Amino acid sequence: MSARIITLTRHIIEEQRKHPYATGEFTDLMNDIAFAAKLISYHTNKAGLVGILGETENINVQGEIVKKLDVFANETMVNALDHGGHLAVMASEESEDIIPIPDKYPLGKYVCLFDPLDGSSNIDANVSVGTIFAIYHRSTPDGRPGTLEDCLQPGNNLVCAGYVVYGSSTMLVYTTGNGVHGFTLDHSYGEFLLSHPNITTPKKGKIYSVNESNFDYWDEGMQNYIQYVKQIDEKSGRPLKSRYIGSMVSDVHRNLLYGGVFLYPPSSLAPDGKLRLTYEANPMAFIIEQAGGKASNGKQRIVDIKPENLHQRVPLYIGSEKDVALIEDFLKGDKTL
Ligand code: AHM
Ligand code: MG
Repeated sequence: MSARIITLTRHIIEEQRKHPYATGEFTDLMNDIAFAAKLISYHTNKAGLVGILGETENINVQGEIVKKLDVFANETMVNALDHGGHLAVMASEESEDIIPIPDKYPLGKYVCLFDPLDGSSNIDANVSVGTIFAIYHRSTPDGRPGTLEDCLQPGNNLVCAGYVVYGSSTMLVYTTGNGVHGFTLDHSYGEFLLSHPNITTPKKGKIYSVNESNFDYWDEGMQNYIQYVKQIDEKSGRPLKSRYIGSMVSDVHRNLLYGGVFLYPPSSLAPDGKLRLTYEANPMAFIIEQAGGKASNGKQRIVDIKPENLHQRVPLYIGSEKDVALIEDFLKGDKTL
């Protein structure tokens, strides 16, 4: 094998060797997640063939593909993670309550929270979607089934966070608090190969990503910021470019690489915004901070917030450090037009 090829598994093993007490459990858990990602990637890519192929063994037609893929992705994650003996409990954006580990399987010391298919309303239009995952140590004592308490930890406690973006290629990006690393799925080898080691994001970006149709529902600080980024001012690099896919994983991934900011502010319609603290904001915040960026709810770091319930929503401003800091200033009223 070429010395330059580093698989995801090899990368994780080498990272884990740096921890004197690592048992290999985490490596196994990540392998389970990577396997689920390969299955979801395969089926997501097939979604466009539904109209041509009609009903097949794996795909049901009649326009239910979006819902089906949501459900499929959720089941795939649960089935990949429930039996390995690495988890005490799981939680998914698709499930109301925590997902216990079945009695017939051993319990482990980790907790995994995930959004199995973020941005799934984009699937019919062949636009990128993603899976987001967050791994914690359980906070309750070993030996008993994990509880809701294990799932309601602040992002500061994250052991690992990652996402998979199913785009023009499938990429898995993860951090264990030691840099952010990206792997591209090579279909011929069936392996994620290291393609983006040590990703860092520019301190200041050229892109803003927001659903601007909500403008009239935002408060004044937010409106002022958006008007500000559209003004012409060569010196400060304005106007910024507007890019909004409507698939948070893809929007944040692009901004991570190019520099920029993604926003989902509160509005009079949705006072806490739309995105979920546990499944979406926390893991993406941990990744962006590890890449040198910033993630805030407008007042404090996302990862400092202690979740009170599983599906809690949170305003989210995430991306290049200086851009997020500037948004905070606008929201506080320290800066105006
Ligand atoms: P989902 O988890 O139901 O797919 O919802 C989350 C998605 C994000 O990926 C995206 O950024 C946002 O919803 C888009 O919302 P809107 O259509 O309000 O702009
Ligand atoms: Mg989502």
